Amino acid sequence: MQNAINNAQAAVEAIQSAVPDNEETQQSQLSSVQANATPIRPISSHPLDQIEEVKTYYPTEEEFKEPMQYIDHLFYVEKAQKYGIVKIVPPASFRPPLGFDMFSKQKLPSRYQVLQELSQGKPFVQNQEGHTFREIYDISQQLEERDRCETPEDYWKIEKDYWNFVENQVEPKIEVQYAADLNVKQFGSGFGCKEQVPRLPDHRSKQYLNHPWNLSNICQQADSFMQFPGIKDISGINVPWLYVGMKYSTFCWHYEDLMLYSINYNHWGKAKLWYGVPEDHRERFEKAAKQKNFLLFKKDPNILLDINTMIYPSYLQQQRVKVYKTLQMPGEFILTFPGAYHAGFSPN
Ligand SMILES: O=C(O)CCC(=O)C(=O)O
Repeated sequence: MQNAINNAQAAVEAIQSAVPDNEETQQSQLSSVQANATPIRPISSHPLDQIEEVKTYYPTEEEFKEPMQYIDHLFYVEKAQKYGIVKIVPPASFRPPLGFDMFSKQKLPSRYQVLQELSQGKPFVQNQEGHTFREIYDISQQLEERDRCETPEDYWKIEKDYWNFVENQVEPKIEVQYAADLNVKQFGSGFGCKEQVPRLPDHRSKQYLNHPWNLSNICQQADSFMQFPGIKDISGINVPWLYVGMKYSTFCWHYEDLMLYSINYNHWGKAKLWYGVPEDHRERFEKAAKQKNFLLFKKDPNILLDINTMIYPSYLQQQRVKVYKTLQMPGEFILTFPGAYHAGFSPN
């Protein structure tokens, strides 16, 4: 069987940069997404600074033409699955403007996340009413006041602060929200989607409607097994999910259903910090997770399937679980390989 990218998820991390005041300025600001350089990592003896950087790939224009072939290449030739997750920086010609309407009045349902509870496997409380994009931006701005991320070094300080809140349950209590796992056909896609055409904020977004790396199209290609006759829309599998995060929005440790791949694009805004564990360390990861949370696992042996437990990556490393990490900047893809645990959060 050919490689298939199935859990194609679109990420919009778009709320910490200045939101333009009106729709005209949105057009110019949103079309200037650049793949920023990843901030340089500090050299220190802190265990979080010891985690290795994931491998980044820079496909040429030619290699970038066919996503399935390129991912086959990563798997069979590069053997990139040994990193669990990898970063793909597209060639310079790939600059999709944000096809998502930041001024939309549509409310995005969100989940509440208390940082001090994230290591306790508690289910997230849902905010069914949700927030508009603009409201999410405003909440994030308030959080940013407390703990600013202005220089490249700040990312690594904030990573340590985050794990102090999560792992050591240091006060003050911090509650954030995350509009996550939203079907792009219902809530809109960062690439714009066919259902949204008359409302696309920038006519250039239309150029990307049929692009093979538009995550709505990635499994519409002939060599994806999602092209089996009779396969319908399956949200989060062959219909991407949209994520609108804010500072500290978190996705907890998991690997994809049915051990599928996933692919994630950061459309706009700020960075997202990822941790990944290669599939050949999956069992070691699970053993370490059980050891740390034996009471949680006793109560519910499948606790990790609920995707609401964070585990300190440096603890995993101490238990000889291989962990990689990276900051995904706007304009960059992250590919997760089958069976590779991954987790992360937005530092700003
Ligand atoms: O961005 C997120 O919150 C989840 C991302 C993820 O797990 C994925 O893309 O596989």
